[in-house]
Amino acid sequence: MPAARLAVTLLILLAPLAARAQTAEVAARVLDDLGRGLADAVVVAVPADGDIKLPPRPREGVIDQVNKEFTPKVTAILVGTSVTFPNNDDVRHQVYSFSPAKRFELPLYAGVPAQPVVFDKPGVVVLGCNIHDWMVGYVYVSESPYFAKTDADGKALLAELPPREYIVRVWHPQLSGTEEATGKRIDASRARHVDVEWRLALKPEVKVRRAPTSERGGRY
Ligand SMILES: [Cu+2]
Repeated sequence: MPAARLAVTLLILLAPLAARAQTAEVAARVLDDLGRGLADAVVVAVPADGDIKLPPRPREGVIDQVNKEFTPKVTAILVGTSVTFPNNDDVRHQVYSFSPAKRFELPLYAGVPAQPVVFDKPGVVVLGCNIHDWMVGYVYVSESPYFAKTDADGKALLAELPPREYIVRVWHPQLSGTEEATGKRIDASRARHVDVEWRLALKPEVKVRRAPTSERGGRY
């Protein structure tokens, strides 16, 4: 094989390795104040220099309504994502939010509303339903494309981060204190794998009791 061709072949073979070497991953673990893994926390890595490159195409999300609950209860999306709110119940829902990051109200509906909701500002959007007071959901609208939600063990993996410095923070519906206060500076410019852990002080969960009729199906 001529040297030039060999060099090209090697380049083609090694290119994916080189590309992979250029990215890093942050393995996050989020614990509650008793040291137990905390599910439904959103971990976000924001480039420390503030230079955020958003993917060109907006994404789509889905928040279901099943058994008169928002499913999932916590949804993390990138800013600009349009979300549909299909109703899988045999009753009608009226989904709304008064949160500054997105105020909206879907008319009372069954099935899938015609228009998705575009979440165009970063922040936390609290969802409610005008018919069922206990229905509460959260949309975490991230300004950065690097985010993940913790699983039942409190683990979340942020993969394929470009090698640079990040401020990594965490949010949870019961977080006591500000999300900003959880920020940790992580240098992912050389290390390919970084572990990071939080132990969060939590507020008690506020729960609205389900109406007695709801358990039997009710008239709504
Ligand atoms: Cu409802």
